[in-house]
Amino acid sequence: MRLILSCSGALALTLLLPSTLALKTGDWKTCSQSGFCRRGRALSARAQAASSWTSPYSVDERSIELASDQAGLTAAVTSSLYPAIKFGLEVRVHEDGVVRVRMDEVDGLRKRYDEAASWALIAEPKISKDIQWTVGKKDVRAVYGPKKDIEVVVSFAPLRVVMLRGGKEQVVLNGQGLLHMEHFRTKHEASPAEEGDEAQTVVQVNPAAYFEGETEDAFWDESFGSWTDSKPKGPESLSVDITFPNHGHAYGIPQHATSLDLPTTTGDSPFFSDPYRLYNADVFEYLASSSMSLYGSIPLMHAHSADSTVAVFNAVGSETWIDLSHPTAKSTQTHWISESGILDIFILPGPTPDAIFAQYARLTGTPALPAHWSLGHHQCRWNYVSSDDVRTVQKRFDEDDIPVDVFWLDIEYADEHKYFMWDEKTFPDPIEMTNDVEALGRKMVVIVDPHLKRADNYPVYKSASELGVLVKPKSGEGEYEGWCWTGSSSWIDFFNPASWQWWINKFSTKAIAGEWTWTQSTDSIYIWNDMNEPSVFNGPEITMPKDNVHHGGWEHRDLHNINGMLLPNITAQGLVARSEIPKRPFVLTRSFYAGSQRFGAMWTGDNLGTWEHMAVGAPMVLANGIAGMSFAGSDVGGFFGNPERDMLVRWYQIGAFQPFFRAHAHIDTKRREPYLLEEPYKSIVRDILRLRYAMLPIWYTAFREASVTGIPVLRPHYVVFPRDEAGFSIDDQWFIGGSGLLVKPVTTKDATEASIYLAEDQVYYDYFTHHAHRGAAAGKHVTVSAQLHEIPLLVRGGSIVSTRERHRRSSTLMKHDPFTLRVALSKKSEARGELYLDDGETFAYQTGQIVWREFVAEQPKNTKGLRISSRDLAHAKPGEAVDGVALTSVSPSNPFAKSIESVRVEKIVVLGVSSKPKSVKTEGGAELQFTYTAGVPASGNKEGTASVLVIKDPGVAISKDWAIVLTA
Ligand code: NBV
Repeated sequence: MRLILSCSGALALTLLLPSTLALKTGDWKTCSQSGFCRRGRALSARAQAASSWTSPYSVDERSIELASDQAGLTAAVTSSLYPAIKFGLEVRVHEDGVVRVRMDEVDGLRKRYDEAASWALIAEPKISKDIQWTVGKKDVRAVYGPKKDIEVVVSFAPLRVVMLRGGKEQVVLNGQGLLHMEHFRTKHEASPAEEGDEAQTVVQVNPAAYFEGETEDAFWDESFGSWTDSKPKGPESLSVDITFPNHGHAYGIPQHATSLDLPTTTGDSPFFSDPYRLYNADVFEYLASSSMSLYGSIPLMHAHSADSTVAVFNAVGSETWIDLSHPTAKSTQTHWISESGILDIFILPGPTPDAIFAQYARLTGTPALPAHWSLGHHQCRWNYVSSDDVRTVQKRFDEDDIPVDVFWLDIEYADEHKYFMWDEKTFPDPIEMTNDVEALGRKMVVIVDPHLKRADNYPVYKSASELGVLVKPKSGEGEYEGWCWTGSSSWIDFFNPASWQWWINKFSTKAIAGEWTWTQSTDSIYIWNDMNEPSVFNGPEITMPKDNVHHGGWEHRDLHNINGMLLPNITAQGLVARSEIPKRPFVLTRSFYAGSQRFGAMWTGDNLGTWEHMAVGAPMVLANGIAGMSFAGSDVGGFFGNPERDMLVRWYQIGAFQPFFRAHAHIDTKRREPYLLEEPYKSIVRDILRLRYAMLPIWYTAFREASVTGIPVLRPHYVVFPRDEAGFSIDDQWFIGGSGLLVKPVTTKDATEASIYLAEDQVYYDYFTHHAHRGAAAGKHVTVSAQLHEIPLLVRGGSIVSTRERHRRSSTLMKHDPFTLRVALSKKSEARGELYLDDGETFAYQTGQIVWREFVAEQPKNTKGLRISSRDLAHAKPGEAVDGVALTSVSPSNPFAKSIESVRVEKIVVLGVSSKPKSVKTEGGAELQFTYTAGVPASGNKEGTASVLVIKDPGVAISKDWAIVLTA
């Protein structure tokens, strides 16, 4: 990677690729190469080696103050290591039971960075009014919760914070005594050995050595490779242990290429020798199994057992390492080591995964409801090289009847990589090109990276420079200069509010006096933000030096992990602002932080075209989902390399079952658009894409729910069956929203069958063959056929799924297409499902322009028949609306609902009806035509092809109330 320093273009990189294409782990630090991580781990090693170990931090009980409404408490904390240093503790309980624990240095030499939460949180959380703290001799405690079963205890000496439920410890802070906030000090004070000969002989050892170690390891500067971090503030790291004494599984802290159930990292862990690292990084050709950093960081961890789920959100923006171990099979210990910042930890009490999602969503927001088209199939490549190339690609898709919604342009569209500026030789007519794509209801996505070419003929750079909104070098003066695609570059400092409106205006398609705006674009061009870790080719660890300076004087070190989230945030605002009738933005980001779900989608970066990378993409996407980022996916086909045809087919299959579905490829790879495949591969891929399009209503409905509740779109087993231990480590099969669809994509070569785990005593139908599989209360694996053209996909008994099965070239063209309802009866011959629709593009849904239906199948009392009905949920549940914006009423005129009034249900398929009905009628209406193929009923325990009842053209509208009655 470093070889490209001398080159400014992709072409030059291309020439170098063969020799440089191998992960150079040496470009990124291990814990032992990072001073503060070394110190943190050494602290933990000393604690373990000591026969007795006590945290030096304690609460001064005389200092405890309870807020007048008892909402929170504050107290002074001291450390026996440094009695003169003051720390302040604050503990607050939120209305929903979340406990926030903050600790900061008081009157220190400097101020610690305390703004991470303000970027992650949507609002200041509401504080509970029902808390009664009881101050005792040894601790202060409060009991709360609807069942009064949650207890928070703050122990004084040593300082510990414990959350209990039903008397059982759930989360313990500082239970291992590893809490340590390195206070600000002067170099002199901290280096007694330098004071003179006498001092050198007498004070070799730091009086706090038992705790801090004997040396000032990397306190004042630190080198890595050819870089030196000047560390002007000295040591300020923060260590804290968090124990889950009753939870044996931990999930989250994306992004790492590893399993969902996080492997251990300590002692002689057979998995990883380094802690999980959170330090947003552009890791070239990353490993398919590693605790190394990747592009984004969400410091949220779930801890899970069959009894309960709890979580911690550590609002820290600096580099953080997390060690994880299981002292017993039923407990988890973690050690969080951060380079700077205050302690600001949120303890989420759960007790279920769904409750955790709600608690985390109340803090950091829900995923934005995406534009409907963005759930379609995206075709990307580095690069489509000209506007004619784009037109030809579109034509080839259409000739082969392969659905696609979006064409993407990578960095080569831009003249010398000056983003926004079309290369006029190759893209002479960007507006016409976009209009041609739009003519078939499609969109374009164009890349805009955060590095600006330092060139006088680049108006975006020039104006940023004039406005003074570029990141500064360590001197705090001038503009930081580094190397990226554009050659000599500078980076916008989005922490500076002066950059916001300026950046928003860049996306205006209209002229704004005195400003450069993107008049050479249209409302159908959306944005891809890459390289926003930020990636800096000649920087330490391919990113920005930590001593660079941001707005407010903060060092880059303090906010590195937050930095990447700001670009998509302001970009999304620019996309909303540019249209008279605001449209939902679409922004894809590579880097992200807690709360990024509010701004758009992410992808897992530069994966390799290998089976291992295909497989690990799944747990990576699941981990992002449980940490809020539901709109996630991996490059289909693998970014690097030329996948063989069977691998490409399997990759489309897995991609079709991930929320963000984009094929992408490196500039050096052969073209691999699906129309280039020979038969039968081409037809197989076409069918996969058609299946994705048929299922768009399912995806969209799942996104509505995620955007209201925070419950992820992809649901791993522990989320759906939180009590089923056998499912806690399963991360290669998942449910799509609440639809009941369970998929297990194949990620190995030459597979012909797959084994799917069923967690319950329920019938699961093969989506394609209607074979009824039987689960068991104790859990059971069933085998399904998985030839290359087959996707292991089951429908859980008890579900009703809605699809649209007309073949179209893009999703926009499906707006008036009829629906098919698949009623998969449960063992009790019941089923339910939901369907959510709106205009898919604007914010009209926020004023109640929606169609939200519930379908129910049940046996009418005392009969053996079946009643299938549709009812309105928008009126029934007016408080539960999208984006957390509660609708007080559904729009009375509801022009959207009117616009689809004529959209009908064209087919209802009922699986598992026990016998051929005597008649099928709409309630109070006409007799309906149906076919019935005898087969296995839903009830009972028989395996085999289920009975299938098909009601063709039942004459009912999708947005209206109706009922259909089957008489036995
Ligand atoms: O912009 C070029 C690529 C892009 O295609 C890819 O998706 C990003 O993850 N980008 C990285 C920069 C260079 C990659 C070697």
